[in-house]
Amino acid sequence: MKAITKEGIMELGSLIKNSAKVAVVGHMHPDGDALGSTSAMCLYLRNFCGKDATIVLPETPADNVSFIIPEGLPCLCWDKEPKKSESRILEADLVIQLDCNAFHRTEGLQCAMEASKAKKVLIDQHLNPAVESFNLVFSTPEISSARELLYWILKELSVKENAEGCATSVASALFLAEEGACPSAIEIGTALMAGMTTDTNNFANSVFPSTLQMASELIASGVDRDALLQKIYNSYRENRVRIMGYMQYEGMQVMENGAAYMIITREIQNRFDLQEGETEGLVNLPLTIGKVRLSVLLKEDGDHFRVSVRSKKGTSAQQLALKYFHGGGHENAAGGRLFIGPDINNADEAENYVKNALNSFMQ
Ligand SMILES: [Mn+2]
Repeated sequence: MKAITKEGIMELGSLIKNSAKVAVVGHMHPDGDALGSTSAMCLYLRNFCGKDATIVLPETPADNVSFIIPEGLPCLCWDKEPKKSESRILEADLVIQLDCNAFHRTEGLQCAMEASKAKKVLIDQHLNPAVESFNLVFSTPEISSARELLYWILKELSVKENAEGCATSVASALFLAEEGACPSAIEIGTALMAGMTTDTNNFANSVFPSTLQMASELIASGVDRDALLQKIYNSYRENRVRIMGYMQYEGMQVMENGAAYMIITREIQNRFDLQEGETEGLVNLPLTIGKVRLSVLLKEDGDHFRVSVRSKKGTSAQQLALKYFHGGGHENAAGGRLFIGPDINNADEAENYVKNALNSFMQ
């Protein structure tokens, strides 16, 4: 894999070795990938390298994915404990940022990230990483997710045994152990598998040969995928199932040009008492219609709408997000925002804005 070089692994090994206090940072609205990758990294640093490592997130994770962070693993959330979260980043001698390509994606933590004198490492799969902000970067879009990139890094780190100070290597504990993997290695594997499953929409999107290889190795090493599937897909509140039905029946608009859009207004969110993360996956559903090539989901959030875009091969979700929604992402899965004030006068104008954007974009 291009992103992982011998030199990079050597350098990461020595950065870890020479650090004591580590902050492991993820992005706003932390999803399965952010939580799976930060948890796995933090577990590795604590249990295999003996470091004082803590996860630091800009926002408390939604209920439906919060289980990915194992109980007892230290995690600071800026929205609940801003001072402590910032101090942790400022006092750390090593900061590892996962699943987001630049400081601004950590929102409330951005100032602390900029001010921190710590050595900084980026492990991320998004396009255009802000390489100048970091001492060491592992980045490639040719991979399913940050936690998959982390998995291959952890294996390399361990196999090459250059992260001295690690009592046992992850690779030998998780993959090479003849008597089965040790519990702390399985914990890392479980966090990685949870992130992998949610982020690929249960292996429907962004699946590379290496993704399935990783999944296969994790299952072989003793990660209980069935238990994870129960937690991820069979533990919703009734409201989640009802709003998904409502949006498909009443909320989805399918245009002649092959685009579809849905708008979850504040009013709808209140009516269904919607919680963060409960419309996860909704944006993918219009793409199951044969003639739909592009799907856009808007969700009202204070002074803006959060925008998710998904597309089929040959239509660029990324270009739409870039051109009309101050965003970006991957070719077929992207996101952005529509601001009330700068972009539209009030929330009611969102629908017209989206329709116009889709009409010009789909020509
Ligand atoms: Mn993510």
